This record gives sequence, structure tokens and C-alpha cells, in this order.
Amino acid sequence: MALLKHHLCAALLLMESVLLQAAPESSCPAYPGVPGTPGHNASPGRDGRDGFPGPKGEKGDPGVGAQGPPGKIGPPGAVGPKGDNGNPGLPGGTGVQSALVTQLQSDVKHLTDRLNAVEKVLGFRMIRKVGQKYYVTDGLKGNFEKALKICSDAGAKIVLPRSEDENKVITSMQAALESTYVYAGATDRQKEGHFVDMSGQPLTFTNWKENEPNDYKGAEDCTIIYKSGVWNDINCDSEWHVVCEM
Ligand code: MFU
Ligand code: CA
Ligand code: CA
Repeated sequence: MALLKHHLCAALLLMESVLLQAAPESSCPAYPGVPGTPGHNASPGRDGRDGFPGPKGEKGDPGVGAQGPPGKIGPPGAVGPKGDNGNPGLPGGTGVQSALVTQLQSDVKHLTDRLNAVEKVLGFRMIRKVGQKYYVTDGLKGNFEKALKICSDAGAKIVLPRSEDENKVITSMQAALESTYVYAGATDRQKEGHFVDMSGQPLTFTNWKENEPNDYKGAEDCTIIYKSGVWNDINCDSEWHVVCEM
């Protein structure tokens, strides 16, 4: 049907052009033609051009790489100080085990003695270490006899500085105690004017104040240390601070 309609249209167009060529000056009245029917849809066009690039995507998660190998060893450190001497060696040959036991027993006794000494020191209110000694006090006062008892009860001795350093430690304790005088373990009770320590040995260090000892009123056989560090002989019944050494 569509094909027939097509051929009819083509024939009418042909006839019209033949008539127009044959009588171009024709006086025939012209009539407007009937509008034609709409044509068919054309076939689809070609594909369009590519679009613009889309927006940038989100950042990805961090990657997980394997740990690298360890670095190179560093340069050697400086040489340290020389160590203490070792304990005496064990005898060679037989009896090594019993010698080892003997050595260990000795070491344990040494450590036990030190621990006991340190625990004894820790019982005091004030402690100063000077060289191998501890100077200790509870801040108590007493006459010389009481001073001796306080220290012996503590397993210690009444203090007697044997050097300028030790003497200075006494003055630092006196400052902390707000003490004027501290008893020292030196007397001339055995022989007037001849001061000795509590073992009867002559003093190897003294720090007498100028014009001391003077045995004032013939009744001064004990020794005290003033807060400035100088020494004075004094009667043994007056009460002063007690410091012990161990
Ligand atoms: C000095 C000291 C005495 C006492 C007296 C008060 O004598 O030597 O030990 O302290 O003063 C004058
Ligand atoms: Ca005296
Ligand atoms: Ca005196």
C-alpha cells in the first residue's frame, strides 16, 4: 500500500512537469494543491561526541607495606672506668665446691652485716653519710654520761670528727637541729690536759677554739663542738645535743 502510494505521487509529479513544459504561457487557472501527508521518520543520526571528564574520585586508604630490614649496628661506645678488684680466686684442684660454699657464706655474712648497719641507721631522725661513716641523731640532749648511753644503746659510738670534712658535717647537723653545742667523744678525765678518744687513743684531729682547752674552774674534762665548728672543753654535767657515729 505504501509502495503504491509512492508510485502514484511520482506519476502525478511527472505529469505536472510535462504539462508545464508543453504550455508555459498557459491561461489555465492554477489551483492550490492539497497539502501532502507527513513523511516517514528519518533513520537515527550518528553517535554524539564523547562527554567531558567526570569529577575527581575520593582519596584511597593508605597502603600497608612490609617492615624494612634492621639498620646497621652503631659505632662502639667509649671505654668505661676500670672495675673493682674481684673476690679472691678459689683454690685449684680438689675442694672447689667446699671453697665456693665458704666464699658464699662469707659474702652472705658481709651483706647481712651491711644490711643490719643500714637498718640501724634508718631508725634515726637525722642521718648524714661522711666517707665510710654515718652520723646520726634523734635531736636528743643529755649530759656526757647520757650521751654515751644513747649511742651505745643504738649500737653506735659518740661522735668524734677525725677530719675537717667530718667536722663540717657536724656543723651542718647543728644548723638543722638549731643546736648550740654537740658533745664529742674526747675527754681528759684520765690525765688533765691530755685529751684522748673513748678508746684512750690520742686525738689525730682537733679544732680547739683559741685559748681552749682551758679547764675553766678546774672542772672541764669533756669536749663540745660549737655551731661554728670550733671545740671547747666543758664540764661533763651540762646537757647538749647528742650525735652518734656508726
Ligand atoms: C670559757 C670557756 C668555758 C666556758 C666559759 C663560760 O671560759 O672556756 O668552757 O664556756 O667560757 C672562759
Ligand atoms: Ca680538764
Ligand atoms: Ca673551756
